[in-house]
Order: sequence, then C-alpha cells, then structure tokens
Amino acid sequence: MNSSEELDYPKQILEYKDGFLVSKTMFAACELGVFDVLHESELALSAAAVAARLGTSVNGTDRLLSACVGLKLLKAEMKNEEAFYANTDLSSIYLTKSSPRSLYHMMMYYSHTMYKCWQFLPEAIRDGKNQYERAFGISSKEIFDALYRSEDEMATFMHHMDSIWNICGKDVITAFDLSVFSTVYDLGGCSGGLAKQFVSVYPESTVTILDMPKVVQTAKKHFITGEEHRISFHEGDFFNDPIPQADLFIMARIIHDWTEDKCSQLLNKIYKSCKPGGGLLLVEVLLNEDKSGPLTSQLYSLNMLVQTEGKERTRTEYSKLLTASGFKDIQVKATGKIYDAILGRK
Ligand code: SAM
Ligand code: ASE
Repeated sequence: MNSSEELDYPKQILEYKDGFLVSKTMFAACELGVFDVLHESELALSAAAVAARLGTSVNGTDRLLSACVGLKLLKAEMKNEEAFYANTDLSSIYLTKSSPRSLYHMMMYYSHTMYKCWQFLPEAIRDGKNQYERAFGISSKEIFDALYRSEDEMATFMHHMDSIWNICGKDVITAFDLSVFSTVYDLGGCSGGLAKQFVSVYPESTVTILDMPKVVQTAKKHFITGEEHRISFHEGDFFNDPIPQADLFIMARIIHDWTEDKCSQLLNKIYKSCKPGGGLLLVEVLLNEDKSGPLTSQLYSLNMLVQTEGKERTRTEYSKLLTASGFKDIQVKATGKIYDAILGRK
C-alpha cells in the first residue's frame, strides 16, 4: 500500500524518470576523460583547469563536475569562492581508463550501443524482438553479426564483457569446487576474462576458449598476451561445428542469448561431448521464482529482448533446461553479486 504522503508527492516515480540523466552524466564524464585528468593531476583542479585539459567549454565542464559531486563521483573543496575537484577512491578505481579494475568500456557500451537500442524499448515489446534494424539500420538475422557490425564495435563489446570478471569472476569460479576438472572448455569465452580467473584459482587446470574466429583473433591480439600459457583458443561455431570432449564446459552469458530451441540444441550437443563424471557450469543472472526481482535481472531480461533472441531465467527454468538435456545433480549457488553459478553433472 502506498502512504498518503507518497500519493501526494510521487518521490520514487520522479526519481526513476531521472535515471537516464544520472547514467548519461556518469557516461559523459567517463567518455570525456574527467576521471583520467583528475587522476593524473596531483592537485585538485578547478573547472577551468579541467576544461583546458579536456578542450571542453568551461560553462559545460563546470556543470558536469558539479553534477558528478552530486552523484558522489567527485569531491569538491572551496578555495577563495572557487571549487576545486578531485576523484573519490571509487572513481579512481572504476572510472579511469587505465585502472586494472576499470569499467570505462562498460560505460561506453552502455552509453552508445545499449542506449540506442533502449530508445526502441516500446517497439521491442510490441514486436517481441531485438531492435538492431531500428537502432542501427542492420537487418541481419544473426545477432552476433549485428553486435560485431564493425571491428571497433566488436572490440568495445569484448572489453565490456571482459571488465565484469575482474569484479565478480572469482565469486563465480569459487561458487563450486571445480578442482576435479582438468580439461576445461569455455564456450563463447570471448576475451578470456573468466578463463583468467579460472586458471588463477585452479592451478592444475587448462582452459580452452572456443569462440568465433574473428573474436579469437582479437582476443589473442588484445586480451591474452603470452603469459597465460594455461589458456588456449579454438576457433569454431558452437552451433554448427563439433564440440570437443572435456571434463568441464563453462558457458557464461550464453544461454540467455538464445531461443529455447537453440538452447536445447546446444545443451544436447554439450552433453554428448561431456566426459562421464564431467560437468557444465552456467554463469548467468537469476530471476526470483515468481519473477518479482531482483530488479537488475528484470532489467537485463529487457536488455536481452532489445539486443538478442534470449531472456533471463529462474533457477527452476535453468534446472529444467539442463535436466532435459541429460544433466543431473543440478546445483545453484547465488554469489550475492550480479552473476550466479549453476552446475550440472553427467
Ligand atoms: N562468455 C563471455 C562472458 O560472459 O564474458 C562472453 C559472453 S557474450 C554475451 C557471448 C559470446 O558467445 C561472444 O563471445 C560470442 O562471440 C560468442 N558466440 C556467439 N555465437 C557463437 C557461436 N555460434 N559459436 C561460438 N561462439 C559464439
Ligand atoms: C549478452 C550480454 C550483454 C548480449 C548482449 C549484451 C550485456 C550487455 N549487452 O549476452 C551484458 C549484460 N548486461 C545487461 C544490461 O544485460
């Protein structure tokens, strides 16, 4: 029930409508390099000094910096009636481009690609399908042809995918004891962000990343650079090429991309390639059984509608999918962070 105070002043609704103003403010500050300039400077800087370094207007920069203070992404200190700005610890760690835990590429993917798709959310709900045609003029039937419509787009997507595993990869990989599995395939393993976490936790294992040839080539060039000798690559198409035998298959954010039919096809194929006693680890966000939350999973499911042919699922829905393909002893572990882990055994 709403209180009469709320009915009189719809505080939450008014806050929600400003959600995209908040995101866009943070994205613009990242894109322009505000956090990088402040990180590089030893001293707090005035809006005019930041503007001079960024080559932006003083007028605009002044308002952006002030809004970032409101968002608690920057701190301001007054000296002789002028504000001097500095990063908070959080901004230095997560919003500068060069930090090892940087979310800069994620912000750019949200600000450019996702933002454009979400403009057509009502249309996506009317049509029940992704909006690449309306958002980017792409009529491809294959979602990854649309996602990888240029080399730049592919690199941004891969960086975006990579960045989250520096933050919640360990939790996903340690949700179950996976030390019994020595040959591991990460299907659709992309840049190898999760594979890196895997080999650092399980020193006896080797991980092979299977992905599309152009993704593998980009991963080798920009992401996995020589030192990680327990990570290798396999160029292939998990729908149309044979899937090699392994003790453990990992699929992170794969099942949520595809229709029920394609998921079953893929899972049946993996079951056949899985060694007896082997396992399949799915890494996905989970919806509550009654779909009442969490809000992040509900919003990500809408994102899967505007961007893919898939959706987010409940633990029961994942268990049913795995069971139907032959997997048994299905266990689900919530990590408390965005991504959770589901393990099935053969
Ligand atoms: N597992 C990674 C992660 O969670 O960070 C990437 C997930 S991304 C949403 C889906 C991945 O599946 C991409 O790397 C994409 O290139 C790959 N992929 C899509 N279709 C594929 C196919 N037919 N064969 C192999 N890989 C595919
Ligand atoms: C996919 C995952 C994502 C395909 C497209 C995607 C993500 C963004 N775009 O498998 C990451 C998950 N985040 C959200 C908001 O859904």
